[in-house]
Amino acid sequence: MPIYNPEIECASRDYLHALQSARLIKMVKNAYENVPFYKAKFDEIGLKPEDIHSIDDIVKLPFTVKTDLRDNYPFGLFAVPKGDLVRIHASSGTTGKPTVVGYTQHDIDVWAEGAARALSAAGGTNNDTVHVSYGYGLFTGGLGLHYGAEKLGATALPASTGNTSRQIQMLQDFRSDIICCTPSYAMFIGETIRDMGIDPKTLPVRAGIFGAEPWTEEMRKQIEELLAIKAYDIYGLSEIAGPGVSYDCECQNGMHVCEDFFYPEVIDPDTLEVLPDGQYGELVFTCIGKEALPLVRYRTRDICALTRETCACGRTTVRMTKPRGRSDDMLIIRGVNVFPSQVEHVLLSLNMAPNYLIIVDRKNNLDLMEVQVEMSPDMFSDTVKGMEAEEKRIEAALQSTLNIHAKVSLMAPGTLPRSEGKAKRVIDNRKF
Ligand code: DLL
Repeated sequence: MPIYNPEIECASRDYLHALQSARLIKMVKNAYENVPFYKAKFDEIGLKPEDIHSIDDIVKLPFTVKTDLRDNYPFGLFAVPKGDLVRIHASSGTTGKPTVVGYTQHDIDVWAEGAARALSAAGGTNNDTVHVSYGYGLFTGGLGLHYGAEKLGATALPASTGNTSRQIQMLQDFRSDIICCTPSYAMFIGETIRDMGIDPKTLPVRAGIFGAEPWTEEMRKQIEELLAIKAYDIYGLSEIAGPGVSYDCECQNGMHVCEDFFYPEVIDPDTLEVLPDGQYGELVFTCIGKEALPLVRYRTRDICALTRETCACGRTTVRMTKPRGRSDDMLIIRGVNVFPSQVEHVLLSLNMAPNYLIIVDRKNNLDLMEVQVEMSPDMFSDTVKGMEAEEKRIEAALQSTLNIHAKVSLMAPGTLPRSEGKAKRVIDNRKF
């Protein structure tokens, strides 16, 4: 299969090392000189940009975490003046405020290249139509694959999410070759196609690029059967770029990281020591190829392992396993990141006691979220209508912060389980 950028994707490890070293030196200088947060952090440990001579010195650098973005909300970690920005995206923060990320034109090109490499690794070419059913908007899924498709010279079809029968109609009429969406939505589309009595083999779609949430090898097989396609994984996160940070090739044996732009490490989340290849730990990225948001050793909280063995596809770039969990409590519900602390924040902002339980289920391959909220004795309303109105009020407030619908059920005072240790806030009945 053709490789989008063989010079990089099949480069020798020595070449990559030299490239990464040069880029790290440049990015550290950028971060130190243009982001007061990093200047203060480096000064605190007595580190100067001149102390960084090669990529091996990366271990001298401090880590960055999601709350650093929140503390510098919205633009405090940007290294470029506003005039140089061309795009802003955002993802869920841990409270009411989102995590905001910015891109220069160069950064958009870097990101589009990552997404183009992913599409090409899934067999995409300029002759293909790419049906993009990730959400468009502040979420990076839609625009990420869209720009990747255009960079590849393919035809992007910005279908966005929702209205599944219309999606299927478009797949039939526009003869799309590749579909991009979350794996759970792919399952839903596949089942709808089956229920409509359509033979998936009559659709020209031959590959799907699925990510933004965890999914298993079993789910891959099911999707491949339901849609009669080959299913490829794609990984990314807004803080680093969006989809295309890493991607499956035809071997489906770990995702190749665009390590010329995003340098990966795996650390022990407790000791913060770097772990050798093959060992599972928390994935950390340093943005060595970007200008606007030069994040240094950003802790993704995703748990995975790396391998630098050359892949049978010919690519030499490091591969990461599918993330097998997180080292924090973030949930991904219908592709949207949700932190229990956001729910707590909303309840507090409504002057309610934060006694709640989040229950997540998957029915017909769609995620459902329920929030059980305990009432305080004075909240009791003697009418059903009054209670329903209260549930609707909380639902609206949650929707506005979380960007997804959660069913709210008010519970009688004292009925939610109490814990003697850490409160158990989440029951996740989905199987990954
Ligand atoms: O989910 C970007 C993306 C869009 C990736 C479309 C792939 C496809 P965020 O909303 O910032 O960005 O969420 C990032 O989602 O830290 C992982 O926990 C999870 N995640 C993303 N891709 C995968 C994947 C986008 N392939 C967070 N497998 C990350 C498992 C994934 N988890």
